[in-house]
Amino acid sequence: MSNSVSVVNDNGVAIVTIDNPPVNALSFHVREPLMQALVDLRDDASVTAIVIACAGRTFVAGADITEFGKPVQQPDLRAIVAMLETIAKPTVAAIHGTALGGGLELALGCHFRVADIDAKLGLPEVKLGLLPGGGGTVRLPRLVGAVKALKMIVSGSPVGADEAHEAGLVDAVFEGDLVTHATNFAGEIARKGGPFTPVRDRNDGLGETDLAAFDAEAAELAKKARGLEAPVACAQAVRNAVTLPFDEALAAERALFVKLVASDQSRAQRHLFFAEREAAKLPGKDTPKRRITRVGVIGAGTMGGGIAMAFANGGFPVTLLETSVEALQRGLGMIEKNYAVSVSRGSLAEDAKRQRLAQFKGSTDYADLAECDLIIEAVFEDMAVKKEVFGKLDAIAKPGAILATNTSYLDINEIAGSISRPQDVLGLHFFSPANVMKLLEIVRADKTAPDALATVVDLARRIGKVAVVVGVCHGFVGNRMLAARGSESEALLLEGATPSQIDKAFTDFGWPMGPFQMGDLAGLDIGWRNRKARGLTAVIADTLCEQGRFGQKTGRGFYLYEAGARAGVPDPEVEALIREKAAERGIVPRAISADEIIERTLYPLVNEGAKILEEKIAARASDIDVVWANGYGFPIGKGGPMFWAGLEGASRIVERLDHWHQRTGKQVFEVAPLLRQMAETGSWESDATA
Ligand code: 3H9
Repeated sequence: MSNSVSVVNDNGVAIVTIDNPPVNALSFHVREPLMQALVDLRDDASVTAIVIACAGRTFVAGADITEFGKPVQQPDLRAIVAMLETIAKPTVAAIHGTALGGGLELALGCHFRVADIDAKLGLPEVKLGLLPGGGGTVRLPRLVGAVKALKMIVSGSPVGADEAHEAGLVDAVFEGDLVTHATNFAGEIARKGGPFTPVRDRNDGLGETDLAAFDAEAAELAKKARGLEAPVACAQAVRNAVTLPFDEALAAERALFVKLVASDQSRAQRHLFFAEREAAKLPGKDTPKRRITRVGVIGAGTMGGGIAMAFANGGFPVTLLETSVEALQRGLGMIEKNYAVSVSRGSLAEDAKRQRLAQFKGSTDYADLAECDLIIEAVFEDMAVKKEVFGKLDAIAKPGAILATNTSYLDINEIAGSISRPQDVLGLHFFSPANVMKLLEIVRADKTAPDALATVVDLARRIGKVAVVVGVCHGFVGNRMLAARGSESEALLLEGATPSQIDKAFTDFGWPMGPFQMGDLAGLDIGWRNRKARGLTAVIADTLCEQGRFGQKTGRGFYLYEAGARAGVPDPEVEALIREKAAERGIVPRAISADEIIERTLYPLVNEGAKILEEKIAARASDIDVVWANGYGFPIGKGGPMFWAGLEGASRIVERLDHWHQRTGKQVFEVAPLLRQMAETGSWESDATA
């Protein structure tokens, strides 16, 4: 017995309770007493059945991720599961909350699994760049079939209790006191008598697996892996479960796990896991929060509508404000259409759609916002317009209401300074489509009150966003770094690279798309308008816009698009335009390597990140990684730009930036002192010493 594992005997049914807050991870201090308890119960004649349950909010949520990369202390999970499978009396896992990773693998070591109706079960290791290493790839297919197991393991997405029941993973689903139900279930089974077959010896799920269908599914999934090793290894391991004897498949799973856990990709993904949780932490965690019951959104365009949906999806009633009834109807119509698409795709039930739509209240009268506790404006990106909106809010919002702007670039201190309650003003920078994209940059202005900030950080989590608190500067963290990443795009084109060559260097790196594909998708006119507002030019992009080539929406941009096609093809006219503009400037095109493209785009990205850290616009290097992995598609297997700098070698980045700075004199290559320090000390901490 220990604090982490306790046992009670209820009329012959031993209830083993794991208690390791917050998520009952299988740390060494759990595994050791758990193993001991199971050995004792196996040999205890007064015990007829064993239930494994958990205290607190969840069943075991997995191995203890903080132990990865350190020497394994025995007993490991595999030993515990192997031991469980030698027990002749019935063993039952009682699952509430989430049985994830090693947690589900522990449950798969039991003869039976029963679950609370709201429980979720899954093997999410792939999201950490791993595969299940405690036998999950070999046991799960034996219950649910190879193709279902493949989908669950490669996606890492958990399934609900009912689906798990239907698939054969769970033997019974209960509502109410789960431990009592599980104890009765175990007692009943013990009375009926065995023998009880461990999952390793069951074959109900595997049956006659159609390997051709399996391979076709695996090939589809591998295509989406985009250079990530873990999904491919997951598929291989599940295939082994079908084609190899149990012990051989288990050994192969172990070998793959050992390889992955030591890989840079898994280190990067584990870094992001903890970085996301760290980013949501504010100093002074006991700061009181304001009560938010109704949210107001001003502007029912793409952005405002998406923001409103994000809150409605999170269960908040939303007042949506527009300037005219027509604009309001258009916005609400778009929202309804978006939900209808989700229903037709099967990701939303008709009932849920109705409930969500019922959350919306449309209005064209600012006075209706007086009942809102948080009001977010998503109007035209123009300081005068924003100030006018905030002036109106100042007049009608209730005292203590949080007033947020969704600006992507504008100075929030200036907006806050224009009204009588700057302490209530902050930025909520959503990414489009706001109901889908996970990232939320929360912008703290100079006078933002700590409780207003703490409230929105908490709220972000409640609506399923990954929040990062940033300071005020032009473009905040994400868009400011994006500008640095793109600052050499035109120069690279003029010097001889083509849009598709640059985009390919990006997709080979692991980005979902390159900068020109991205520009065409987002609409080239957006950047054009921004440049014009700031008196900036970009000769190629501006010329394309002058020709009405705005990207996908006009069928032509940097690429040509067949009607309705999402993928563009290179356009000889664009290449001719680039050559013409280069010739006008006396530039003789030369061959540009993929390495040079990366050096002139991603090294400045890292450099700008270092400047942002120096200026304390971001609190931690890992916050920047969270922004880039969740909002801009930075490959998760590289951990975000600041983590990747370590993998790439900060000294190499410094050396090449110095080279380009010497050659061009451009400010974007001027190495940030913090980056130089990182090259010397290996740390982004500003007070790190060698
Ligand atoms: C695995 O199992 C490998 C095996 O196949 C093989 C073994 C041989 N370990 O997310 P939250 C911490 S791999 C250590 O904010 P929620 C987390 O950092 C694992 N710590 O709560 C945070 O700490 P802090 C497979 C963990 O309610 C605190 O717990 N399993 C672990 O929003 C609260 O977390 C997974 O990948 C862990 N496994 O969500 C599941 N999990 O307070 C990973 C959490 O100091 N976990 N912490 O910031 C999750 O998905 C979510 O935490 C969960 C709860 C859904 C469970």
